[in-house]
Amino acid sequence: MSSFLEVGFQNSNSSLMDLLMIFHDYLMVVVVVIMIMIIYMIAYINWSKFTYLHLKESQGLEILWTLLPVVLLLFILFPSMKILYLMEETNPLVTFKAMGHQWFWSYEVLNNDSYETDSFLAQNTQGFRQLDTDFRVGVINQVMTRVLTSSTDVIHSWTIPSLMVKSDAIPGRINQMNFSTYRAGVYYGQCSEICGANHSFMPICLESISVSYWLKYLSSLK
Ligand SMILES: [Cu+2]
Repeated sequence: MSSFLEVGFQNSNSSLMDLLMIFHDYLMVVVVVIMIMIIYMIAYINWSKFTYLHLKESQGLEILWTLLPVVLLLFILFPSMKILYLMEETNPLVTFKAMGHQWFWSYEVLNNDSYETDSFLAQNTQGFRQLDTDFRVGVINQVMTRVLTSSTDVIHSWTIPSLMVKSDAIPGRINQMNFSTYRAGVYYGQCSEICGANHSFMPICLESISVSYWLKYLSSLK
């Protein structure tokens, strides 16, 4: 979870998040280099006393400043697409559905004769304030899990920042994402699409547990 005055990403808890963080750092290098180059060019043009009077057109220059960004974009495209496909092309063992409501989430494990269970903001003062819920959705540690998100009223967004997953919950539409956790524990998130008055009070609380505990959790849902 996030700590006080944290500005960067939360600590990584999944292999996909590791890849995404590496990609982010790589992208930041590219962005900063471009920015420095552009600022240098603007400064140079503005403060230089010299102008090239006879430069009306230059095919070579045109080709150069068209191809250079294309090559740069290719260097961004390939790692980006690789991670995108790694995120999508998985074989999840467990699927649960996260339904957004005004203003709580409800969960249902699919392929299991279970009820949909509502997950409200925890009333007691134990746990983290405005992050804990009265029902935590359970997943198996280190097992690829699929989340289907949808909504019954307005658009919500289901997210766990320390797994770097976020998916809009849109009424009449089912979105899908996959993740697995590195370590057992409790993961927190908050609704990430403004959905009305109590948008701030519908947190997401996920508990990653071992298989044996998860089976107990599953039977408790029936
Ligand atoms: Cu919301």
